Amino acid sequence: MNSTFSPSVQDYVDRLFREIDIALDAATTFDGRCPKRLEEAIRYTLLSPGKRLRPLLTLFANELCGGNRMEAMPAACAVEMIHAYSLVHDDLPAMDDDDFRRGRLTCHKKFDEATAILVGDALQSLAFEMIGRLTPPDLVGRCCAVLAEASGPCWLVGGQMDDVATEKGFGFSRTATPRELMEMIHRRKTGAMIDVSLRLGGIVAGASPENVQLLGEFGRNFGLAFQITDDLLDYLGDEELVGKRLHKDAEKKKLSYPTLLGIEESQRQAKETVDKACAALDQIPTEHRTAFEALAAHAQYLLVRRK
Ligand code: GRG
Repeated sequence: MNSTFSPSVQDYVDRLFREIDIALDAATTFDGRCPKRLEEAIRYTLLSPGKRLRPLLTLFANELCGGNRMEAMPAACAVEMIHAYSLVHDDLPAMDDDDFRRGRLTCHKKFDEATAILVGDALQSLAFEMIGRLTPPDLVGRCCAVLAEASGPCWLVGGQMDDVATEKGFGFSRTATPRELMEMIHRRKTGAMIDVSLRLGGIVAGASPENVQLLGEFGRNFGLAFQITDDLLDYLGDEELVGKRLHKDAEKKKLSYPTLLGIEESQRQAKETVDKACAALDQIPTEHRTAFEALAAHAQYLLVRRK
């Protein structure tokens, strides 16, 4: 992900990254059981060069809590599948109408709109198929409910609805200041999937309710800091590095941290939020130093990320 990690954390991250991609590849090799065009479009989307942040967080959290990595892999694949579906649908002309994602043509530009909608639908189903593979089987129901809630109407999809509603002037469900509205959208649209990625790692490892709660607290602050720095990248980032069109927030007059608070205050808030995330992480007892360091390093990295 970046060159500022210590060599041992970087090695660990690289190894997990490769294992995640092998698992995603295997999960989308249909051997003729799925229409060829759909298989091609699913793999184009899912295996494209993203950061794999959410599945990495699942695996770090799992190891932090003493879990077995291969047992957590279906949950890691599931969160990346939901994330990838949400990006494909977000890029559609009816939503953000984007031509580039992860440095490549968006799915509907490379294929067509109908195929892109079906890729999103298929990835969502596949995510829950992955959860169904968790062992022991009594984990399946709990993880399924947790992931469905985070990706459903009150969180991911609800956040996207509010975002679309604000942009298209449909009105918002309750009275709120622009800042409250923005934070609500970010918590739902970005925060919930990051939060659930961490909690699933803990749940699969059999972590105590207190530690799952602390992982959630780390995740919510991480998610908020991720969004603040994402907004800052839209202002200050390099399009080639980020791999998508930038300066959209200002163009579309979207609610964002820099537009509402200015750049310096947004940077200060990002730092404060990362500190809160790290304070939650510090409270989780663990013997697994590399996983701990990987989580802490990813939180600190948000403050210097360039993509
Ligand atoms: C369509 C239901 C539905 C939801 C879409 C994810 C999303 C909600 C919209 C994407 C728009 C956006 C810029 C959100 C802010 C932060 C975010 C989720 C960025 C993309 O995540 P990264 O940077 O992407 O982890 P990669 O490509 O590295 O996986």
